[in-house]
Amino acid sequence: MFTMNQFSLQGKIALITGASYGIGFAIASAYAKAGATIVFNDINQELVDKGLAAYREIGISAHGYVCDVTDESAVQAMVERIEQEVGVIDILVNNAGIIKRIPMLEMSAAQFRQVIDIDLNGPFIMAKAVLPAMIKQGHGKIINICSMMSELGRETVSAYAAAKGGLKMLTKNICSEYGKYNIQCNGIGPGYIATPQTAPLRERQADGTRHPFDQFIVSKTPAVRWGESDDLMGPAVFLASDASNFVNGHILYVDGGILAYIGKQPE
Ligand code: NAP
Ligand code: GCO
Repeated sequence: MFTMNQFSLQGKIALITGASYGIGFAIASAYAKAGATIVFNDINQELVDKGLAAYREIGISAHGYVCDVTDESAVQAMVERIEQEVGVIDILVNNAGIIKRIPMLEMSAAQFRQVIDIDLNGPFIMAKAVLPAMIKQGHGKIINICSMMSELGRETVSAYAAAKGGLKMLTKNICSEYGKYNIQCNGIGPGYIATPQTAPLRERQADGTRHPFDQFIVSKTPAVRWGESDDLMGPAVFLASDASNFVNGHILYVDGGILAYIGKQPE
């Protein structure tokens, strides 16, 4: 029998990676509103402290940990600490990520590997660390933050597109391998969202006009605007809640319609 309680995260413990600010912070805030206990990590103590203060400012007493998602032993140790200090993780959001906008022929292999390491190896390492306890407790939710670039390419983002395309398939594989334990692994594919990561694409030009890419994205988006982190809150709560227990291996694009739209004929 359906009730709205199926959207509640009451009593759940959610770990959101890289969530001192940006999309991760918004998703964590929504989870807190839905009743979850919030745990997050970030790359250094300064960011974790900044995040803790920001959560406190909106009435959330979050648990913050310094951990690089690419460091497998550090991730294992962090998850063990969380299980001792907070409890077993019910919901993992693989949000931490970077992008390098460099033409492929100018990108070094080391730069390519760094993006793959954080955006694809990191989610693999994080999922491996939380899955055993999810299997033991008989339920779990893993949500991977994918991208438009899980489906489309564009100039200068070869490493990021390769990583996010891989993350889409890692999502489907975790679904395939662990669905039998009542674990659902889905992705969220944000469109173009106004966060620090996309700030360079929205910078005002010297003459005060909007960045050409800003104008391009708005013209490519049926919603005729950039997304805000808040646009991701509802979809993220849905995928973390019991309301999505039969949704598995799905990438939910929250993009204002970009992926559905070929674009307007030039005037
Ligand atoms: P953001 O503003 O750059 O925030 C990313 C967060 O992840 C930062 O706190 C960052 O810390 C942290 N991080 C980076 N490397 C890490 C590591 N190795 N271990 C732990 N934390 C790490 O990005 P965002 O715009 O909020 O995006 C969040 C996620 O959504 C990313 O996966 C991104 O690819 C994805 N996404 C973004 C958009 C968009 O339009 N903004 C659209 C689609 C998908 P630092 O500050 O030290 O880097
Ligand atoms: C870019 C942007 C995009 C967004 C996002 C789109 O340079 O094209 O940064 O990659 O971050 O991933 O979904």
